[in-house]
Amino acid sequence: MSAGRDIAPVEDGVLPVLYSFRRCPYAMRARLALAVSQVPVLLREVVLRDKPAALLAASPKATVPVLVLPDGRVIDQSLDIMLWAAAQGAPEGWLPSDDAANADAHAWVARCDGPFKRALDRFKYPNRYPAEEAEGAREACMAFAGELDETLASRPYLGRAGWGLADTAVAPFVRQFAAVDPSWFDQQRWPALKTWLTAFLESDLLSSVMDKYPPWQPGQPDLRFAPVRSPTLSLSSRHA
Ligand SMILES: N[C@@H](CCC(=O)N[C@@H](CS)C(=O)NCC(=O)O)C(=O)O
Repeated sequence: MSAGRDIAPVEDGVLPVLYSFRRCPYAMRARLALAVSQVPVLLREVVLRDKPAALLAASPKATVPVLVLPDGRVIDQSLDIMLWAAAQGAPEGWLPSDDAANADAHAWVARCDGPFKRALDRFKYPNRYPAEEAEGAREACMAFAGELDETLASRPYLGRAGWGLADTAVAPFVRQFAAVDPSWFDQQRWPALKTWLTAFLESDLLSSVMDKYPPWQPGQPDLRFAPVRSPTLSLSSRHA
């Protein structure tokens, strides 16, 4: 565990429980959304190859993130966790403000989670897939990155009113894409995308959700996840 800045053991069971995995981009987007809305939860860090029975009981599909609310309701899709968190009090402008912006944000998330994620897996782990699937994966990722770059050249964020739902949902996956082969990524011409990604990577928001938690075990005191630093992200003059 890191210095334990915002991590304090809690005793009662009144907070929601988030099953999370630090490096998982889906879990990351859920933690980011909880952070921007300043929603405290108890964080249970999961080892994916040894998932706790409590997680499997809450959500047999056995992916992270999973949020278990104090009333027993289970939210086991990252986007739904984001929307639940935002409903608790997202900052002004974080949620799309009209139907068109909402459709646009959800379209970005759908493309990220669908074709981009599929291509990203094959670009990142070509040996796990048949050659014909791995082939072309990088180009498919590049097509998505190119479209992001084009959009971000016309406005600084995917959200029309600032860093918002779509930015938060998509950025952890672009982070992963950029990290597959950093020197190759650096050579690509996506200036607006790189500005946006750098702002995310250097943000207090991201670092506030990346603290290390020891793997959770039953009976262990629960740890509170309550990032208190800057809950929003903006492109500072450094990046603009
Ligand atoms: N559609 C799910 C996908 C979540 C997901 O696939 N998470 C991965 C980790 S990044 C996982 O838990 N995989 C199960 C495993 O590796 O056993 C969501 O949006 O929450």
